[in-house]
Amino acid sequence: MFENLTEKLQAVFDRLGKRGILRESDVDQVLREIRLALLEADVHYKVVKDFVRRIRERAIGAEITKSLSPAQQVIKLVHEELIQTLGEPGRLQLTGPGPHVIMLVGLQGSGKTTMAAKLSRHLRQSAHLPLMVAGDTYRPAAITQLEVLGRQLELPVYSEGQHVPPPQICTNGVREARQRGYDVVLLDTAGRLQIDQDMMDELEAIKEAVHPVETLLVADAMTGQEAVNVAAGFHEHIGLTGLILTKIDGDARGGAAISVRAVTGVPIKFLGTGEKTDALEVFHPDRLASRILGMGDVLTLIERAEATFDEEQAQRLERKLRDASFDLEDFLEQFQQIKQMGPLSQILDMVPGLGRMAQDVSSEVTDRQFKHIEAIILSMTAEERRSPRILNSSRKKRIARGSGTSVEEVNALLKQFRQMQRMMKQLGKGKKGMRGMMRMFG
Ligand SMILES: Nc1nc2c(ncn2[C@@H]2O[C@H](COP(=O)(O)OP(=O)(O)OP(=O)(O)O)[C@@H](O)[C@H]2O)c(=O)[nH]1
Ligand SMILES: [Mg+2]
Repeated sequence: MFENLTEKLQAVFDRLGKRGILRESDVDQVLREIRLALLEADVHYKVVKDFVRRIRERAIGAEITKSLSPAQQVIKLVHEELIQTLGEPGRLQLTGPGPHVIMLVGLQGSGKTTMAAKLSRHLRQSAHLPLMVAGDTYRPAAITQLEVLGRQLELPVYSEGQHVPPPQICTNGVREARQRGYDVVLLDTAGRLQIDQDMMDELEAIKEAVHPVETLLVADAMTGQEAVNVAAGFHEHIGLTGLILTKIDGDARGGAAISVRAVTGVPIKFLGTGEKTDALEVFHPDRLASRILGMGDVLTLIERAEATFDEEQAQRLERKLRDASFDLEDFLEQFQQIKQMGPLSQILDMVPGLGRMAQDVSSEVTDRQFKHIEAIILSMTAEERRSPRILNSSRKKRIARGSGTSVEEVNALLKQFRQMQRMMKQLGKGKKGMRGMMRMFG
């Protein structure tokens, strides 16, 4: 996600990197480029205007620090203002007496039913007892879909078939939860092709019947600005407490994610990053901003690793990421495990310095590149993997031959690996990933 925007912004920063000082005319030039990049990424024009204005004020104001290079100054400002635009971190309001009702609303096919399962799974991991309620009675398959997901995850689903009105089913579902000790109820509701009065009336009736603590709109990020309009429409009609953007994995532009909080005033709480029920991320504006700027997202990476690997492996990865002590041997081992963590292009985006490698290539190409990388490392001797420094040109030739690649590819891999080590060393200096990075900027 965000590949194109990341690439454009990095090109702006790269050009800036060559400058010694930042004049006011340079600032204007850079801001024009940033503005264009954001508009091309389908960010709402008002959000872009405001964003650029804030950066301009700060850039030509008193804030310029002599200790930072122009590129660093601009990256720092863009990073901070991006966080500001993205809003607050996603947190569910699960306070007060239970059961807490979370109502999922949204247009047809936006991912509500899938999200009910993802959230239930997520809540169970943090020691909650969720109950899913099948409140979509319009499509016969909708109930079965939720029940199948429930069975897969071994999580309970409450349903009453298709012939009871949804507000009644939801009321009964909450009663069932109370009687049987479930503390969170997730209501899956019906979607329509577009916002219509019948749909809003029904959602309103459900709201009145069960008083949800959270009314979350599930919106398809791939629809871009349309997702923003849909969010504004729902918020106006029934009042939302949060947004969930799904299919972030398929959205290369990312404009919806960047604009929706600023346009609607409703905070983003989660991101859906794939079809599987573990493809869920809690929304962290700082991490997303880092990812958009191509700085990686070590914290999310570590969390995914924790969910995929066992405790000991995760700690080892964290240690190695932080002190940058890992060599190509670890790199290979991690590679093979990382494959379990999700699509490779997503993972690469989170590794500082590697995001660029994943840019502009389809995940298929990335997968092929990964096979090459694996083959290259496998063609090295153990000694070479531990100290890549010893790789001279005859060794590289042998490795290229052995892996069916070229010396250029071997060199490219080594360069990426060195860059990654360098970035990680910088990140490792701070207590928490990005904070270390920001400290580096001053
Ligand atoms: N790539 C990707 N696909 C997703 C994501 N979330 C859901 N999907 C897919 O989108 C399709 C629709 O998802 P559903 O959960 O059935 O959507 P819904 O909002 O319940 O749809 P209706 O009940 O018809 O209104 C399914 O094929 C899901 O697998 C996501 O984050 N990424
Ligand atoms: Mg559904």
